[in-house]
Amino acid sequence: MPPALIQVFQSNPDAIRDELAQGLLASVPCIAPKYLYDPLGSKLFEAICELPEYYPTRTEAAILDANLAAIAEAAGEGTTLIDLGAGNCAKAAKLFPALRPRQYVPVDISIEFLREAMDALQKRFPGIAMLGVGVDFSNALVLPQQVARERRLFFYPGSSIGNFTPEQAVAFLHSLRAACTSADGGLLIGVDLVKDKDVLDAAYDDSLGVTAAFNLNLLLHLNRLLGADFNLRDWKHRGFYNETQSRIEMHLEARRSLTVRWQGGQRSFKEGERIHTENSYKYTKAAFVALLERAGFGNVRAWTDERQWFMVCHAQAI
Ligand code: AVJ
Repeated sequence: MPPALIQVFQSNPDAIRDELAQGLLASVPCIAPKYLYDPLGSKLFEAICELPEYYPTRTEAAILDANLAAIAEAAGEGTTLIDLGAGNCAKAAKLFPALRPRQYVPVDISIEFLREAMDALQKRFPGIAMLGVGVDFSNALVLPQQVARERRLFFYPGSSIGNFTPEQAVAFLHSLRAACTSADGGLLIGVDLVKDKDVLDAAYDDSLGVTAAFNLNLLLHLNRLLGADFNLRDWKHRGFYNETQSRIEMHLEARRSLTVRWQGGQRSFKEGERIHTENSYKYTKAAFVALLERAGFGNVRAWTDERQWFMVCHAQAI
């Protein structure tokens, strides 16, 4: 039997167009980073993870590998493992032998991203109940009734928490805390740490230009979603570490003065004007633990790599 899949909510195209147009017309033009992930964008992100300069993915994988037993001890066996932004489910699958979850719930924006991976995974682990959930949890976490309430363990790897501002991150983590029924819930989260600007700049503006392609591809996605006429040759990728704000910023910068038109709207950009496409906040260990505690988590355990570039935390709902 193929694993069960539920699509909780599909944003309608009109609402998406309104949101995008509003972003383009704002005094500081911006587009939410979730729009980076159309089918090509998702493939480009996978390629980013292979780049020599992009350390987060492989550093996190090494931390998880090296500390599997301790992580399983902290999190416990038989949990309801809720994998936020599961995609190909590969990160969670590596935890299965140690964590032995009772139910596995991969969550992603669309169940179409989950179907194939879950079919293969269910064959490898027939003893684990699986329920795929399609939902855009970047605004609010809505889980269907079929997700077991006992012993929920939220898995949020990859430093995706960095896309939220610290205030939004507290609110989001608090909503995870609230989705843990009692004190038997927990969180296993990957967090990118503050480090030298050179290392961070290179990770988000790599020499092969894959991150540039990933960022620019957003404009192709906008052309389709909005019926816009962005010409990629008119735009330049910017990705750099903003030390004051402790965050990576990605922008698309107009190479010349130009006008972009779309169904029902248009905007002129001056040369050098930018569209803000992503923030990726970096934390110190202490700052992130404080954030977890503000969100209602405690008993934090943290694992890191030798260079202290990345951190994996387990925290209990208290
Ligand atoms: C998927 C949000 C964790 O911030 O490092 C990678 C996205 N953007 N390169 C990150 C990303 C540019 C990534 N996250």
